[in-house]
Amino acid sequence: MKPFPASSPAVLALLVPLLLSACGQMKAVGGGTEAAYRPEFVAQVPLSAGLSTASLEATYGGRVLSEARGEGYALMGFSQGEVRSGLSAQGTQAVRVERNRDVFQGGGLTATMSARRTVWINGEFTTWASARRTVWINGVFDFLPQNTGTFQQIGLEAAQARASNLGAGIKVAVIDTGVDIEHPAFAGALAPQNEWRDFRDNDTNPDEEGVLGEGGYGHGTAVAGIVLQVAPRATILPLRVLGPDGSGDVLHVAQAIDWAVKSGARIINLSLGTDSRSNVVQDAVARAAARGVLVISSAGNDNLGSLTYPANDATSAGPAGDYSLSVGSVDGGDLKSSFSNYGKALEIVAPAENVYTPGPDNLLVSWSGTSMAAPMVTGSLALALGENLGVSSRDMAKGLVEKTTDIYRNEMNKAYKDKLGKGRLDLARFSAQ
Ligand SMILES: [Ca+2]
Ligand SMILES: [Ca+2]
Ligand SMILES: [Ca+2]
Repeated sequence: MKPFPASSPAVLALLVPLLLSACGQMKAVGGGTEAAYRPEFVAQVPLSAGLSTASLEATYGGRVLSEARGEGYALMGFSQGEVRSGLSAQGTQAVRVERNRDVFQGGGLTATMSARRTVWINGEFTTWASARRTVWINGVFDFLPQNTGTFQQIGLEAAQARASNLGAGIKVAVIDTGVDIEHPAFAGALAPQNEWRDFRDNDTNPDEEGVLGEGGYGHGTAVAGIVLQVAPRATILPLRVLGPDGSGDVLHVAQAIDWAVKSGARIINLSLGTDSRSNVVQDAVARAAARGVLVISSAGNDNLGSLTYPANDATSAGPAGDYSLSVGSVDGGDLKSSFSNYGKALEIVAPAENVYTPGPDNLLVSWSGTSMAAPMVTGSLALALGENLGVSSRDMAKGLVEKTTDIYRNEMNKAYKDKLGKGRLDLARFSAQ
């Protein structure tokens, strides 16, 4: 077996701290009949035309997880031992290896829990009683009247009146804790079943798993439900990468992004984030951008002056930044939400406090968090792209940010000048262009 390539000083510098922090981090996988392979380390490696899977594994010493021959790369997983033997050997080609961190978190979860806010309305489970197709009646959002104020704030009624396709034909990938597949809110709104994936448990059923009221259970269902309220005829592609506790692997996030692009998603919603950048995820975001796919990420819920990744990379120069949007949260009066992260990398804010949305097991629930802000933007872009106006998705995203409402005139936001993005989502303005 050839050595693991780790000869360059840059790679060594990356590997040493990763190894130190990796001790005892290997996690057991429970639940599914066929457990997903969860390597300790991951890397993207170049894949030339004539190279077989076996020869890749012989070259690098790990295991090939996915191959994209047309695009010339493969994702590989490594054990700590494989990385270590590579480190002591003399390699020839630099490959960026990173720990397959289990630190991605659904952004809505932290705010909800830190505020000790109940996920459920008035502390009670409320049974779902809405008809999904009914939208506005006399200025009331009849689909979920509880959201009328929130949706009036962003001018949704005017936008839905103008965008009469309501997002039809636009596939939105929700990379999250899964979706409650049987919920009546999603009837007729999900992508074909052969496109569903559960990367967490390595199966084809991304139904949410968990216990009512605990952890991240219901997070993905909530996010998908918000996308569909804004763009009721969009198609949801449910991809499960986060477990019931709301955490997941960078590897699975990267694989899900690639899967979404391959499945024809036009927009990817990432209501999740971590405190450090991931190369494998960023490479996947760049590939999505190269195909014109938008990636919408939540800013995080720690009231910090910096965003979680990938939101904090959304303003980077080049296509990956152009096709990415970072989204923070304001309240019903356009004040920064107490939980919302802020910073120069934040591009837009949307109201995301007490947003009513489907919950697992036929329930209606309410959530707060930047996780709820991202799907407001995702749904808005689905609405816009569904009109087939011949405007590129990149320019749509740019227009959405430019046609916002100024929130800095409000004294209470002055402390966050230029750190809450261009402004607050304003669909009346955006759809009037
Ligand atoms: Ca279910
Ligand atoms: Ca599953
Ligand atoms: Ca951007």
